[in-house]
Amino acid sequence: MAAAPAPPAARAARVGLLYDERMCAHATPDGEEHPENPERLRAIWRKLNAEGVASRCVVLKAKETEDKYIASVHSNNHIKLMKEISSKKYDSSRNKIARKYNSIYFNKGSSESAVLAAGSVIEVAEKVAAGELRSAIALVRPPGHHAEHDEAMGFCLFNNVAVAANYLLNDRPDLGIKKILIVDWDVHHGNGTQKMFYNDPRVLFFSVHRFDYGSFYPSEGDGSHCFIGEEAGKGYNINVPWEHGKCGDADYIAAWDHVLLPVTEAFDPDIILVSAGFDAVLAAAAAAASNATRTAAAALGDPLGGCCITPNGYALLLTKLLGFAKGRIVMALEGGYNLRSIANSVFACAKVLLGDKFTFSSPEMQPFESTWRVIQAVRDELKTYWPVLSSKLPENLSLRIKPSPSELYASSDSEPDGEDVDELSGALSSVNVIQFADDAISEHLSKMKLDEENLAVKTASSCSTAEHHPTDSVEVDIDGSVVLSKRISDLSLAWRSDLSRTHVWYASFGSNMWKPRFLCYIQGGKAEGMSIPCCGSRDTSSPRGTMWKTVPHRLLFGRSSTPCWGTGGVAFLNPEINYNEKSYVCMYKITLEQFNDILFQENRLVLEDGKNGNVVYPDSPLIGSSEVEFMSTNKAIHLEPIKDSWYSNVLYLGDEDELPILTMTCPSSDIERYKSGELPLAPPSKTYAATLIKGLVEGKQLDADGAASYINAAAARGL
Ligand code: Q9C
Ligand code: ZN
Repeated sequence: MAAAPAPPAARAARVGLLYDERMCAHATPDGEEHPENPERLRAIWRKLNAEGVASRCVVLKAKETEDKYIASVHSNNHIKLMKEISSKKYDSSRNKIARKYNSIYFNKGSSESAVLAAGSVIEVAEKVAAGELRSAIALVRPPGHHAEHDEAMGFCLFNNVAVAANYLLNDRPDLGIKKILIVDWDVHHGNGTQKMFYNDPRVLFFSVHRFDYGSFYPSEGDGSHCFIGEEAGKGYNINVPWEHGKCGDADYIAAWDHVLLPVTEAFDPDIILVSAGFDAVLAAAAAAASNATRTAAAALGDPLGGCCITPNGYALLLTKLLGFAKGRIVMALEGGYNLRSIANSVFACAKVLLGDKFTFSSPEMQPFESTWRVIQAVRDELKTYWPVLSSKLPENLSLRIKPSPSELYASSDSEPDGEDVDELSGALSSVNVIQFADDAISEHLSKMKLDEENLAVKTASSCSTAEHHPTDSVEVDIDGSVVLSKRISDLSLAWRSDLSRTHVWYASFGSNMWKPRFLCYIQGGKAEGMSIPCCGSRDTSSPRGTMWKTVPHRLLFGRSSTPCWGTGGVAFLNPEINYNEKSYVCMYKITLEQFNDILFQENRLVLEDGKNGNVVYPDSPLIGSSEVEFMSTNKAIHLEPIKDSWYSNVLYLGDEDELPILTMTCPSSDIERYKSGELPLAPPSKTYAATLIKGLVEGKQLDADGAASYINAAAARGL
């Protein structure tokens, strides 16, 4: 019997579409509003059904996965916790555990959703790899690309795409997948995925994201274009980090045409996995319908992303990928928080995969001037690994100038849980001011009511008020060596109670990385190795938290001796950002009042009156709330009134847990003097170095050898 002609449906590309209401179970515990909520999936699903697209796809249900497949990229502890977090056992501690992570919530449905999300991406990837489907879209949540080996973060519990990639490579050799391209177009850097394949040449990881010089979430330097992979994986990690928001179709298309596509051609992947966040989207359809201006249109877009891709833009980016890997493309949903935008964007992508004809009008906008700069930097960084990137970019590129701060300000919508503030300051920080021009700063400082006189000690008034105001006498005994009593009298120091209500992270990179030494700045006294005691802070309460991080600033050792540590240099961070650097910082969550007291001590502004044991602090804070706000935009504040002190430059290193990370170091002008030899660079003394090493070892950052070579290397290489 002759074969009947295939029905039209069979000739069309078979496109998988995975949707499962069970992944809506993950939600905030008490119905609090949150951008990453179950309505995201439902909105997309409704749109695809309403437009008749779902019925043209092969619709699949979610599938749980086995632990062993998740274990390829996550620690067993992490898997166990994520799988148990929804159980009764954690009813009373669930929220507390969530708070330990960065931007994470849990409820009774989280465990199931997370396992289904990872399993679902495996499910569709397997079917595409096996040729059962041409391509597929997995509508999953929670998203995955921020999740790290042993850590949930950024709304992500398991790294769904990484789990699926590992499954194909390691568990299914029968499918013949040897090289995988992961394209991460979520507006945020795919930090988790990057780390998981950092030295693996079988996985080419490409992420294009808002970076804003490292201040956009996840605010780690490793979204920089300098992070190109390690060992055998060198050249197989590509970051395209936008310098500011507002990047749109034209910018992304330029990154595709001049970075991603030529490399993909050379790499020749067997399958492409897309970490498809739609948080760089602009609700263009809605905007066009209302004939709105570009700025008004931006306000309709994603509440977190502040970029301007249109649904048609995503469709074009996807179309350009279809020519590779025999069209085997798996899209997995990551972020995207404007319901209308994500529904329109997924709809546009589904039509591309189904083979619908699209007419793309060329983007109305030109790429930003900064876009070409970023693309050129990426090409330069990678051209030895991908010779196709060596060619010169076309000349006479037409450019758009960078958006003004007010334009950027208008581009991010507000968000219910207060994240808008953070995202806005991210947008505004697109001006990379490391240190502020003197006239600008002096104007600002005049606002601070801070002058040399205020910093000078007011012994008379302080002592005379001692009788009328509460004083305290704190006995401190650290390692039994010193007992320091102090009486502090502060009259009407309203700033102290104000600033005691604000918390910040103080990021230490020198001896304060060793907690007992840091505590001397809080409680007073001296720890092992110190030759003189500290007077401590007015408020002696212990830090609320401790956390380690690495920062993109060079560690150096300068000055020739210190009163506390004797001969040898002490640690500074070069205030300039350098993404090739990774310096360890131990961060302590303390009040802004305590931070000022540390600044005072570090800069020798606290006087001890030997006769009566009084400790006298400056009357005004150096860093108040407005200075913190100023820094979140300008990255640094040079404290003019104490400009000759060693640590007169306060740097803002980003945010953690919604709180600013602050550190203190030398001004850039000192760096110049170190470079010229005017100031001495000097290796640390033995005891000082031993303290740093103890900090790193006890903080579980490095082993003793690793810590010693980290310090020695920093001391030896200078600037
Ligand atoms: N101040 C994804 O798009 N923002 N995750 C936290 C903290 C978190 C985004 C701001 C954004 C996470 C998958
Ligand atoms: Zn995102």
